[in-house]
Amino acid sequence: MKIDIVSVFPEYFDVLNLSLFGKAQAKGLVEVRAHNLRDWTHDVHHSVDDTPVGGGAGMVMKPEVWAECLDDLLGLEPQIIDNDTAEDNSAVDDTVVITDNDATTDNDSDAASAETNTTSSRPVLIFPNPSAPLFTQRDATELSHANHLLFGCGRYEGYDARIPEYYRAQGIDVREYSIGDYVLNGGEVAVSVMLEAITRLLPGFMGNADSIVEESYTGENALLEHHQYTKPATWRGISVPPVLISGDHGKVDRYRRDEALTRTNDIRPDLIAQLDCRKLDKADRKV
Ligand code: 6GU
Repeated sequence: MKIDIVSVFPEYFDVLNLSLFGKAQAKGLVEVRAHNLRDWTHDVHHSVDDTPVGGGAGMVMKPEVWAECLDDLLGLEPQIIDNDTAEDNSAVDDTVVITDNDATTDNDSDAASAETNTTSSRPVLIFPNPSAPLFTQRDATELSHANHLLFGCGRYEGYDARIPEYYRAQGIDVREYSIGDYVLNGGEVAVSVMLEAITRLLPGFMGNADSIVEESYTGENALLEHHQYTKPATWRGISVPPVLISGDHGKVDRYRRDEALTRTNDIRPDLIAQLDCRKLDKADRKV
């Protein structure tokens, strides 16, 4: 999997040379390059942002700089979008006019292909954005089948909305994701989170493939995990649930499943609401 990351703080991603991710790079499973967006500026100040059109606080990242960078990384030529309302297509002579009929505006356009793997052949352009749909395990699974991911880290108050719009019109699979209901200073942390969630699913990335299968948020009926215990059976006066040392595997499985259901119901009732009732067994329904 080829991974490009564009940021005004590319050094932030130096940590990817460490730990499991570093090993995955050494093994050739992933090839990561972090680029400095300022390398695509032409002014002395290397400016990447400007004041918001329509007024307001903060700065917005400029589309021109981003587009020069993304065109380079995606191997695209600049185009002028003919959006029907704009009469004037004559602005730049040597650019090709294309019709904006391919543009999709949501992240769900490829949701149906999550299992069918159509993501793999074309690059996926991902922008972290606190005002976008939540990034989920399902997205991580789908994106783990891609062979080229390109992350664009926004800073300040965000990036010009025409950037994702333009690349969608170019036929690029563009995603915008938030990683949770809180505000971060920029996209770098969000990209690190998404990148880890995606790459750990690559075959050979983790030492033990089983550890991926049984986790929370995976599988068809995603539940929070049951509690885990190790030895000793009693520690500082607290004993592990006796059923776990009973040796009865059926009972252990049932106990863990019930605990997963009750914990999920207590902590994340929204996940219970999403469960497919047909996949629940009779004993589940009693919990
Ligand atoms: Cl993706 N970006 C920023 N700046 N803040 C966030 C976020 C993303 N997701 C949650 N908060």
